[in-house]
Amino acid sequence: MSRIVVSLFKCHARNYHSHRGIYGFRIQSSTDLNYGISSIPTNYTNKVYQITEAFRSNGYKIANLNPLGEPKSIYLSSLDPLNYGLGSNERISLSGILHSNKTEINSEDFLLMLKRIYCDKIGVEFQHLHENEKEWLAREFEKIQLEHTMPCEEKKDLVNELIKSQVFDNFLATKFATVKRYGGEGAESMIAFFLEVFRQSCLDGLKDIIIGIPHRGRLNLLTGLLDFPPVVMFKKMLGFSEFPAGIDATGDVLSHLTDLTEYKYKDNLVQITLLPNPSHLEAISPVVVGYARSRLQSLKLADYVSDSANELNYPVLPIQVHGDASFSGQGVVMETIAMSNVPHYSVGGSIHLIVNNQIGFTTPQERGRSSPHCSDIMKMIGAPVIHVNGDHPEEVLKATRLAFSYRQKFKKDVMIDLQCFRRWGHNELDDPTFTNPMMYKVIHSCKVFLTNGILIQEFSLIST
Ligand SMILES: Cc1ncc(C[n+]2csc(CCOP(=O)(O)OP(=O)(O)O)c2C)c(N)n1
Ligand SMILES: [Mg+2]
Repeated sequence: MSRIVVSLFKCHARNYHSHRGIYGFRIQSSTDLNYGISSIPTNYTNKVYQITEAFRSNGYKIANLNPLGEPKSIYLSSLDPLNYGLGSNERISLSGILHSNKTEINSEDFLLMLKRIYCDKIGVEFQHLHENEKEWLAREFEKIQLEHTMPCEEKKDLVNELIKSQVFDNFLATKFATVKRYGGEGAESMIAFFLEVFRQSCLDGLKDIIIGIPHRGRLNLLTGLLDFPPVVMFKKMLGFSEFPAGIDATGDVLSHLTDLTEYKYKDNLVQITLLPNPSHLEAISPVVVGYARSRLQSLKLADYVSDSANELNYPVLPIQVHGDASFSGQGVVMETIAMSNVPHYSVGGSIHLIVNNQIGFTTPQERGRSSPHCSDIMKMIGAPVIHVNGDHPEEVLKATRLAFSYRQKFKKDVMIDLQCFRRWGHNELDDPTFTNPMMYKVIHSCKVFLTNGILIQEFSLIST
């Protein structure tokens, strides 16, 4: 008997390790180290270089990231030019230090430029990355911050999607006032994230996107970008099943409806799978990764390509969406990201989005975790964290573009921390002014997003 087991094992092992290598695993070619800024100064005592590095490391700490508060007015000695001996009106050379068209600049403009890049509405944490990735990210971020302009058509599309999401929430609030919808109000710009990822995926020729997303804003995504028929959703809200009459099934809860669709942009198609969501927060995260991996196996792509001469590409993109409280509270998050780059489990990187509304049901963030940011666990795997102010959809779009390029370049996980708020209660049926009165005093003083936004003013789509 035992001889049969041993010979079966041997047979299996032979197929697994074949002359072609190891099934389902290919060694990645070492990443090119020569795409950083062309001439990094060898003189590290150069004060311009030192100040630039200080902003790269610490700029995000004073960036304007929180839509519910003023930028932090804390003094950081590392960002004080006087501590580097930089005087006013000094002519300085930027060449080889900062990605800019200018090679010479005066010291005042230099500091303004650094603040504009590193302390505005996007703050990037990337000092914990490998040296080559750090250099690449600094260069890409500086390029995006200094050069990115949004074509008018793109702005119109973005405004259109945001308005759709907001009108949808208003409609549900009016027509289905007693339904728990976990609306996206206060976090509307998560739609900007999805729009940009879908479009970039089409442009880059990706085949599949696999999404795991919890309750918040799920209905908006389904009807807004994923072609889910609103009629089916409304029927469900009225107490009917999403299945046709005659089928003996009760279906899922409303906020876990699911979809499989295609997204088309500039003649390219990408297939989008929105996975069903278990109520147990974050349990979907490893499922997203496993689903993406098995999709690669079915398509015989990435690690399953037998021809090792081809560059290793991962054309199935997993998107893991999280709530701020769940992401820092659930152990499965750590377990999932710990596996992200392990042979036989790798999917070429997930893009993570935390819809950081700064609250978990009724628990304020300072009561829910011990780390400064809800995204901090991402540092465990050396992943970049891009914080962005959710009141500025154009900035969310820029942050998304940066995250997408990083994932495509390094085939590793990357995080966007979308700092926003929750305009109503957890499920709209509870009253947060009782449980979180201070926070909601601030929230109720915020103007409704969009009616006050620059995009709207620019296009006069709604009178303010
Ligand atoms: C494992 C688990 N614990 C608790 C809950 C109950 N619960 C549902 S939503 C929620 C708050 C989640 O907060 P957050 O992750 O910040 O998402 P938000 O609702 O703010 O978007 C809680 C505690 C759950 N569904 N699953
Ligand atoms: Mg939350």
